[in-house]
Amino acid sequence: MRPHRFTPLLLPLSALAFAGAVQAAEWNMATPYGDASFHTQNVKQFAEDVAEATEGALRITVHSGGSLVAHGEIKPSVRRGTIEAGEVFLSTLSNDDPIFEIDTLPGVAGSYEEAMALWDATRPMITELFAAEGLKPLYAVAWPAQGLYTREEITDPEQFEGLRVRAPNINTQRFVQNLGGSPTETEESDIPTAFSTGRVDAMITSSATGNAMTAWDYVSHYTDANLWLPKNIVFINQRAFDRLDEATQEALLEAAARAEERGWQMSRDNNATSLEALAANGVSVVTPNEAVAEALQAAGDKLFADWESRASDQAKELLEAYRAGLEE
Ligand code: PCA
Repeated sequence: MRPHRFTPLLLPLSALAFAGAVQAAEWNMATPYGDASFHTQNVKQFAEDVAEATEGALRITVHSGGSLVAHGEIKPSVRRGTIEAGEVFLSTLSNDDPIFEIDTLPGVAGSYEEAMALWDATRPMITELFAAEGLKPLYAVAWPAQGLYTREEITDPEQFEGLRVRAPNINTQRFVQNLGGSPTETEESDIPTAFSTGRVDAMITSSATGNAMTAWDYVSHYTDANLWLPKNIVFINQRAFDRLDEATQEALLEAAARAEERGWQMSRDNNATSLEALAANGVSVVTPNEAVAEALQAAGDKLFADWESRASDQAKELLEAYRAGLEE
């Protein structure tokens, strides 16, 4: 056979392959928190960075505030590939494995430095668990420390008795129960309704979410109790990642690393401005007195014991290694 006879065939084929390689990928990303949240602002910046670094080869559309997919459905949807990317409040995955709620335990990490060391220590295990479901974590960022929003100052632990408290995850619900209160799991977007319909009298969350949700419309006091610094995690469908060419993959991972760094700084900055905004809008920001601090500690100890009873040996060993690292 004479080679030139194949030339007309080869040309269109190679043209096709090229077209396939440069075809832009369009991804959908679902997030649970509204646009007033710094996490959402960070993830939108991340999407912009990716579009810019890849010259439009990968475009991620961020659907915030649970507008595309409800919080609890985000991880299953990314796993199925219905959407390519998602963000969740990591500790809401605690039913999958107790390692996911290690950042909602009091006394484990009480500062940004410790929270980051905890993330470094647990990231490999969390990455492995995600990988087993065909998911690839990109980055995680801590919220400011969690505290308690109430309609009166909490000066006596008795006030926790029967208090109806909004909680963002199961562990925080357990914590409220340990205090003698009555917890309700409520998404951020449902906070205003929960207060206005009288379903809750109080909430546990950060300065950031209190500010983003204009807590001054519902409460008068914020007890800055430094309970724990829980994280959000951003992740993608591994198959969707594998379909990208190498340069795009690299650009994506590089933008993710930058988003992680930026996000932790945003969290610190947002904590400071949010505490100011709370005070400026008439919310008294207080620290717990001794009796209240003791009650919080006792409830936290119980929470920790419960976690230990459920956590895998691997998770407990990681926690020990993390603690040993802090002492060095
Ligand atoms: N805000 C989120 C999670 C933790 C936080 O500070 C919330 O309350 O739902």
